[in-house]
Amino acid sequence: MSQELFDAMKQSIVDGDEEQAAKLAQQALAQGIDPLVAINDGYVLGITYVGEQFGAGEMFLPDLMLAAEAMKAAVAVLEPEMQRRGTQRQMLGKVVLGTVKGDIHEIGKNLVATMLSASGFEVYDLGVDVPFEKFAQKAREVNADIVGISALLTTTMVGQKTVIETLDDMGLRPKVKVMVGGAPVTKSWAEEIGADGFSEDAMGAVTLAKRLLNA
Ligand code: B1M
Repeated sequence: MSQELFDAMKQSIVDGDEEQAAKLAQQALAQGIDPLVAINDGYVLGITYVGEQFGAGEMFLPDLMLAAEAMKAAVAVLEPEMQRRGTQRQMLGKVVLGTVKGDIHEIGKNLVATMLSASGFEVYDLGVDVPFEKFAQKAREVNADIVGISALLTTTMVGQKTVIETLDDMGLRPKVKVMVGGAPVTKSWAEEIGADGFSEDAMGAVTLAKRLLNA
């Protein structure tokens, strides 16, 4: 039964149990569960709980790291199926994506990359802790349509503004659209820094990217 499986997925992240997280992901695939549903209704609840406990001083950095590794192990199992389910074959546009300088959170950004690429976008993933000017350099190099900037820390989200300023300085705006995201990012922050849009999750990022390019 799915709810039991989702509960076990959540628990595997809380326990930081990589092996169990991957095993449950395989079970979900065998049962024909949509991988994104497994992520959102199972694993994300686990990592959110761990984040809350960490914030409250009830769990510590090693717990956070183990939880993140378990989450990555599960996503690695689910990713090929997420790609396979992407039905769009036509290339919708080029997206340069990364987590901004000073920030090493990658799980959400990787999900956004997977969903964009599964939906027909060509994604240039710059990784994490990406220097501000690298976004613009890559955008120019590949003639990107969109630059996507992820930030998970209130201290690093200001870097999203710097990236937009760098794009401006290099004369790449408004040809290149900018989308921002990450847990602390809000619509009003996106508007304040002059981004073209923000989304709360990976599916929302796909909808937004399509809207920005009228695709
Ligand atoms: Co960090 N961390 N962390 N962490 N961590 C948070 C963000 C925190 C909220 C936890 C807490 O205190 N409750 C807190 C930030 C507080 C703040 O800024 N106000 C925090 C902190 C403090 C820290 C450190 C400073 C801890 C320390 O060292 N003392 C440190 C900073 C390191 C650094 O970056 N310089 C740190 C380190 C880490 C780990 C390395 C241990 C690990 C990351 C491992 C990794 O990524 N490989 C980690 C983790 C796992 C978290 C939490 C628990 C979970 C993040 C996550 O993966 N979520 C997080 C708490 C939380 O967010 N609830 C926390 C799951 C993921 C699917 O969601 O990333 O939000 P998310 O992505 C979503 C959306 O946001 C959106 O779509 C995604 C998919 O749905 N989205 C976009 C994301 N990017 C987008 C881009 C878009 C569009 C949508 O367009 C471009």
